[in-house]
Amino acid sequence: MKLTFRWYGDDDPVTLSHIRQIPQMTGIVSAIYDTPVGEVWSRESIAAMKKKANDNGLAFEVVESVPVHEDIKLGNENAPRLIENYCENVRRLGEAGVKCICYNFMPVFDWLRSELEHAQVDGANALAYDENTVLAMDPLKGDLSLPGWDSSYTKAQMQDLLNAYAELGEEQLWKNLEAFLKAVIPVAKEAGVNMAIHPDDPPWGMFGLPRIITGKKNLQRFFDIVPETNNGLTLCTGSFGANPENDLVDMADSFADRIHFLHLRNIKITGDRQFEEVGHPTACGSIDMYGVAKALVKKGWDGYVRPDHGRMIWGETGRYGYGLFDRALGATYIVGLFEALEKENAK
Ligand code: DNO
Repeated sequence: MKLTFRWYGDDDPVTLSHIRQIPQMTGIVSAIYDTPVGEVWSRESIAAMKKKANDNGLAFEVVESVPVHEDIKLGNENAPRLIENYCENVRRLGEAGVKCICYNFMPVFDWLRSELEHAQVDGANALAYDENTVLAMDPLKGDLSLPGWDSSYTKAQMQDLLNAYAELGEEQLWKNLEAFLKAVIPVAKEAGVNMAIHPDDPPWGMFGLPRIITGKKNLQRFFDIVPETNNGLTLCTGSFGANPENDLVDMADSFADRIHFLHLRNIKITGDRQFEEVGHPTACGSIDMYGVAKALVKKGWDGYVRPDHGRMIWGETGRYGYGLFDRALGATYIVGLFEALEKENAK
């Protein structure tokens, strides 16, 4: 496995010089943040990001995310132009040495949580999700102020989007995903890039919005749309794992050759559609981190992995889920887990 760490660019309170001190860290996962969603990233910005990483002894081989414009997901008249722009980004990133692109196909919202600073018994705080709290919020009133959430929509734009998706429904969203994949995957293959779709987080629909990357059955449907290995997955254990029906070890085992990127993150399920984020080790939560890593190692898996959301510990403040300390602990746990499994496997 290749250990990586997400970095949000110059605005990130976590610095590259700190990231490089995490044992066995090989590279950063980042994106170009100076360009509006849907437009083409400049070669200069891509090269500058790569240089910053390389100057700190880190590779820049994974991008998270090249965001998919809502008009592509809605499949409206702007979609063909935006898909062409997307392909151009994939080509440019491939040219710059990027090997893996993480993206998602979630309508309107990215990841959702109901609480950003949920207090835990040991004095840490972490992100938490409670379905009843989320559903009681009104996206039109701007009640939702959530980490993955683009707050730039006006109330009217939000209403239009919600209406458009209500009309679209799940099957049409699949069709629009198909059009996207059929255009992008061949370009990515040519550019030497593995595409890695991120699951919906949490993996079920809400506010009348369809969500489709939710579990094994849908993943099989997704892979079958374009049966190339570079049409792949970001296995985010915390996202899929929020639904206890998802068997993550089985997913890792079944889809190892399509998993190009692994977000190893633990959550503790505290009720029906209710969970909180916890420290990375298996014993801290509901996810079998060991089982997932073991299933992959058995298949000779050698993809990119990163610790995912960390708790805020030791008084750290910063970007929710993306502080330094707890993610660095997670990275160290991942290194230990893989070292033991890989050595066992090689016997
Ligand atoms: C949350 C992340 C997601 C992810 C996107 C990928 O922390 O895992 O925001 O980056 O969904 O497109």
